[in-house]
Amino acid sequence: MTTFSFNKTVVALGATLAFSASSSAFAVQEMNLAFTPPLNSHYGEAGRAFAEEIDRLSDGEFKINLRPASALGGERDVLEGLQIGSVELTLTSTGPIGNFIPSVYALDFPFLFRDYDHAHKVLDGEIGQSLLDEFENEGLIGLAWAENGFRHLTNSVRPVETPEDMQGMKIRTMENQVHLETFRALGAAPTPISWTEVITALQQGTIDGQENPIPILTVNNMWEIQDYLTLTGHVYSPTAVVMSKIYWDGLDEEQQGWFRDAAQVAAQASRDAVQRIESEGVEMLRSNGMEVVTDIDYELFRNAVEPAYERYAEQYDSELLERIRATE
Ligand code: EAX
Repeated sequence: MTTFSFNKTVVALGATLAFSASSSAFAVQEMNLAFTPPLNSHYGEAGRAFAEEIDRLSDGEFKINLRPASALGGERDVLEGLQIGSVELTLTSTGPIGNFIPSVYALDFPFLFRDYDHAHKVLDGEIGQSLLDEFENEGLIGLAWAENGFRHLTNSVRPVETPEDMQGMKIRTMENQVHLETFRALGAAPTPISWTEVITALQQGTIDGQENPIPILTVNNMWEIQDYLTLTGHVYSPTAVVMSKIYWDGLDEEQQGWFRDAAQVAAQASRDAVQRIESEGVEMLRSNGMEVVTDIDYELFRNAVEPAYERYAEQYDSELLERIRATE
């Protein structure tokens, strides 16, 4: 073989190898993961953990683009986006989920969860999984239960020490009828609006207060627009890691396993973040000027919210509520 023909053969071989390598090299599939809090929040930490784990497990075949700060809309809008395939993934509180999957309202009852350990045992056990399994009927895939945290009340009218102090107070709630009924029972005037409208509504005074976990209060500098914080811990707020069924069905079994595993990593990252942020969050809110009410007669609040159970417990599976309460 002459040198020329040898070189030509080598070039042809190299080109063949290069083509086969490039043709076997997958086209990176990009997906959006939407959430309402900003990137520097417990949701952002969960989103980053998810994206990194998917990149690791898929060896770069999938790229998750985080869409924080309501970039793709409020939680309810985004869930509707997952159903029609305009959005691939989301981290969402259960606020609006009951409108799609009524069984999930069982998680939203006031003073139902004793503490974080109780909530994790319920969500990581058969009850949590059976609720996630129901998502598929609505074009959604419930991948895991991450965490928003125990919700507390803020307002700018007066320190709230008892339900009596809340009479007539215009409190924003999520678009969740159990939460609405809870704040009606407390004597407030609840206003269900998307998180995307809350900060402006507080600034304009169209609402007096809102309720959210400590990590949401700190990341939104809530001290700038609210004077009082009452550590009611009235509701435990889970965060669901949800995928559009349209995209899920396009994955093979191995790839679906990657998304389930990454969702578990994200869930743990959110729980770790909530514990870390809460350990200093109340002091941050106090040192930035909020008056923090900690001397609370919880029995008064528990008794006051009974009407929410009377109205909805039967409708939303009182047997399930009992199983949740009985979980040790
Ligand atoms: O999911 O709407 C709310 O109050 C939620 O807690 C917030 O968007 C984080």
